Amino acid sequence: MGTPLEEWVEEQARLTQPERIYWCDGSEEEAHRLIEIGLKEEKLCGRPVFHELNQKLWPNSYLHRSHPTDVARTEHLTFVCHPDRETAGPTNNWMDPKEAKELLTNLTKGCMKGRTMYVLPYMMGHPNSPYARACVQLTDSVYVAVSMRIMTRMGKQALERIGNSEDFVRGLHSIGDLDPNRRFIMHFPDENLVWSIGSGYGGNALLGKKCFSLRIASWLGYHQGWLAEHMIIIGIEAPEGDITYIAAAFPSACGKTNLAMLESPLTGYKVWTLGDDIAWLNIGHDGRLYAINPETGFFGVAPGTSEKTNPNMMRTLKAGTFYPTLFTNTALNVETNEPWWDGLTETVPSRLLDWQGRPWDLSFGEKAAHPNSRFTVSIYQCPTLSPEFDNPKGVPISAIIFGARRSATVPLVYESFNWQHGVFIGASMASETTPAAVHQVGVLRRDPMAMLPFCGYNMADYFRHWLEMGRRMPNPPKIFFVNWFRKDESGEFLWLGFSENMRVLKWIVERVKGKVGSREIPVGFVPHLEDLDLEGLKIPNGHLEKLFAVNYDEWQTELEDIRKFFEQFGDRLPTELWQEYHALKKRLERLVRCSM
Ligand code: OXD
Ligand code: MN
Repeated sequence: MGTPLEEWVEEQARLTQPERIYWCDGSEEEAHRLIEIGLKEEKLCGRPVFHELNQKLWPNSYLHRSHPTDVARTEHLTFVCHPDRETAGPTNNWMDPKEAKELLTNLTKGCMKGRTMYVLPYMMGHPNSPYARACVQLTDSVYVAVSMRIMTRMGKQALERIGNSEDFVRGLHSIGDLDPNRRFIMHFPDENLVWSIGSGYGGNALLGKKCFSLRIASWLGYHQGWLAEHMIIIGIEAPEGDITYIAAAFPSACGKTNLAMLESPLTGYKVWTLGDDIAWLNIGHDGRLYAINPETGFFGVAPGTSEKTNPNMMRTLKAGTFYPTLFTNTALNVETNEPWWDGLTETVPSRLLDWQGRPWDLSFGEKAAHPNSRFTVSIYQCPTLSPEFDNPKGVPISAIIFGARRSATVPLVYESFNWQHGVFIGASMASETTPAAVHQVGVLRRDPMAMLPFCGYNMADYFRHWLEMGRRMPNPPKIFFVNWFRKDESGEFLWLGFSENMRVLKWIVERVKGKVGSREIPVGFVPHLEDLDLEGLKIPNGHLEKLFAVNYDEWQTELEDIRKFFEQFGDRLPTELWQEYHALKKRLERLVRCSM
């Protein structure tokens, strides 16, 4: 008899029938070996899994091209298999667990024939952290194995932690035959099990990320009194030297990574990076909210990343340590053997291969790099990494920011009146969709707390849990909303965005410290314009007013959409959210009466 882990691995091997089983130890030597396998042995769509990039300019970097149908998260193929549909709620795909397992067992039988099964033991969170979890993923993709080694703490420590116990999160992954009709990402929250077949894409295949650290972990957090959130974590150092920690939730591909690594244009201010995607939030002994980032890497969107928009990411990508850096579905500059994507350089290189490896020119009608092309890189290469990153306790959060991509309606920044109102703001938020998932891009959809695709249970219960968390904290973080993306009548952005967002962060920090006042408008508190530090900026006349304008008709449409969204939860939706909804409606009506 082996350990429960060994037995589980054997059982999965009997089902999937790999040619060999390889237990990863997370060592540096192994990292080289896996890259070699991807360069020379393992193939995808008939070509090696990795292509070695220009090692002088991009040390230890490799390009990976995926199957052309496998380029983003597939929300329509993602299921949360609770015993009953209501627990999954109206915003999740649900399948009866027994039925789901039958379906998956059929798809999985013999799927690793002729392949290697990599056994990846890893920790989400620092091994010394009381909040960390031990996990094991099985996969037949060397790309996934290398990526998981970047994104998690892999190896011995996880195995030691698991020992003889049953207490580990299980992930079974196979790329199968990459047929989108046989692709499923299934979660079994009551068994701490994720089962994913038919995709090698990060969000579908790196099971420690969205699948465990958000969907399953949000369910654990619901029962155990903590939160698993789609949030960056940053520390903002003020000229006096003190650091304010902030967690911020934005939907996928809305600039989280850029914000997490922002280089401040304001003298004396510095942003420290702790995470760009996931935060686990626990209430500490002192009643404050503490955040850890369970990951150790960035899986970021490449297009738009450049020396101008995110110089710290460019430094991270080129740092070249013993962690490899992977580029997925970017274009390739044939002359220099470098990765390329829109925005990286001012001029388009003259000879490019597109993301599928085809010679590309401007007449193609499609971008050379896929709009959701990505990099996977270790957070330890980040020059702005906070010294607190490995602190097992995490960092105390003073402000939570929700943000979205809204070309109209929503002000640049506003603060909630209190925690309950902040939960309403998060629960009712909407954003224009991006290429991070397979769906129509640019469509407005409700995406509460940026967790719509990631909440592993009924969102009505999730909102109640948020309200409850606030009640348990004597001094909860202040809650803000930001929108960098508002446009004017001609479709031009009203705000500069990128590093200039520091000016908004500065106001938020000063609000937290009680240093500046605010002005009340129907949706919340906004800055007195003179409190926004705009020194050195040339903002066209009227833009600031437009950035903070509240348009009654636009908000009527907004309210109507929120009502429809909330109604699908029926009686399960906490009454507090309806109270906030009606209070907002009243405040808006008062606004029209006053202006008449
Ligand atoms: C991601 C996403 O990859 O949110 O982080 O899709
Ligand atoms: Mn994300």
